[in-house]
Amino acid sequence: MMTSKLRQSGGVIEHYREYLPVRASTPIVSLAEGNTPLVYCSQLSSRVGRGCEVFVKNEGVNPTGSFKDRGMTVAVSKAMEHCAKALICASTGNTSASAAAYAARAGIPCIVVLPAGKIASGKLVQAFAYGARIVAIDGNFDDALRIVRELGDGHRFVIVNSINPDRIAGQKTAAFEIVDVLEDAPDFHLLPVGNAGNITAYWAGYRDYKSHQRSTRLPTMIGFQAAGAAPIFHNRIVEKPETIASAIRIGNPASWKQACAAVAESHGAIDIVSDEEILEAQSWLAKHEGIFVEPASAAAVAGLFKCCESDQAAYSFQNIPEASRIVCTVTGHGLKDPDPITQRMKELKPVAASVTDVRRASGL
Ligand code: AN7
Repeated sequence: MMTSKLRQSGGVIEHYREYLPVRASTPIVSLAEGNTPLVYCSQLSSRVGRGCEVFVKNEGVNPTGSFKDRGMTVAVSKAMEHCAKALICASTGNTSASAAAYAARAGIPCIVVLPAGKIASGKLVQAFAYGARIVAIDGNFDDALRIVRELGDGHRFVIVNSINPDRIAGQKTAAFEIVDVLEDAPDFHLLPVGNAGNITAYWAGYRDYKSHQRSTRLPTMIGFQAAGAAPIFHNRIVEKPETIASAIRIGNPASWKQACAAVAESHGAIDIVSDEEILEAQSWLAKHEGIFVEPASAAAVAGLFKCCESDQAAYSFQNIPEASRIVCTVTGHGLKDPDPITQRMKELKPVAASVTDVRRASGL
C-alpha cells in the first residue's frame, strides 16, 4: 500500500535506540511519543529572577497526554518481543491510559487495577476508550500495586508499572531530549514525585548521557510530593495519602530508594507543596505561560516558587548562581483532570444574543 511507504514520524525508540534495551528483532510498538517541547518561559524566568532561564518540558503533549508513553513504548515493545499475551498495571490514572493505548496498538488485552473513585475523569475516559479491562478496587494505589505485584508477571501477562525496568529505560529519553536541546544538562531539574519512577529515570538518563560525553555536567534534582502524600519527605509510609493531585496520591513509592539516591548524588532535595500551592501554580502557569497542566504536574512549578520565595524550602534558591538554567517537567495535560476547573464554569450565565449584551458582558 502507498501509505506504508510514507515516512512515519518515529518515537523515542527510533531516536534513542542505542541507549535502550531493544534489538533489531524487537517489534516496535510506538505512537510517535517523545520529542516534546522544551518551552522557554519568560514570565516564570522573571518571577525567579537573578537572570535565570526557566524551561518547561511539556510532557502533556505526548500521545496519551502524559510522560508515561516514553516508558510504555519500550515496556510494550519488550513485552511483545517476549510474546506476552496481556499487560497489567496498577494506576492513579496516567499509566492505565498509556498502557491501554499501547496494548491496543500491540493488539493485546490490558488489565488495569485502579483505586475506585480516585481517578481523574479524563484518564478514566481514556482507559475505557482504548478498551482496557478495568477493575476498580476499594483501596488506594498502593493496594492496587501490591495486588498487581502478587499476581506477578511472566509470559502470560507483563506488569507495565515502573517496577518494570523497561519503563524506566524509556523514560530516560526525556533527559536526553533536554540535553540535546540545551546542548548540555541544565543546572537544576524540578519534577513531581509519586511512585518515584520518573525522578529515577531522569537521573539515570542524565548520568548515561554524561558518561557518553553528550553533556559535561549533571543537574541538581529536586522532587516535589504533595503535602498529604509525602512518604519520602517524611521518611515513612503514609497509610492514607490524600491530595487533590490524584496522580501522586501514593503512600509507599516503588522507587523510593532510587529517588533518595538521585537526590543525594545530585545534592538536591525532596520537598512538599500543599494542595493550595499546587492549584495556585496550575492556574498561574495556564494564565501566564499558556501551558495548562494537571495538578500533579503543577507541583513542580509550585515547588519552583517555594524554592525561590519561601524560607521553608528544603532547597533554597537564595544562593543559586546567577543565570542558572532550570527545567521543570510538567508531566500531564490539564484536560485529563477538568473537575477542579469545571466547578468554576457554573458561574457562566448566558446573555441575550445581541451586540449590546455581548459588549456589556465581555467588558469591552
Ligand atoms: C501526571 O499513573 O503513578 O514519580 O499510576 O501521572 O514516576 O510515579 C502516575 C504518576 C507525576 C509521578 N505526574 O511520577 C500512575 C502514576 C503525573 C503522574 C507522576 C504521575 P512517578
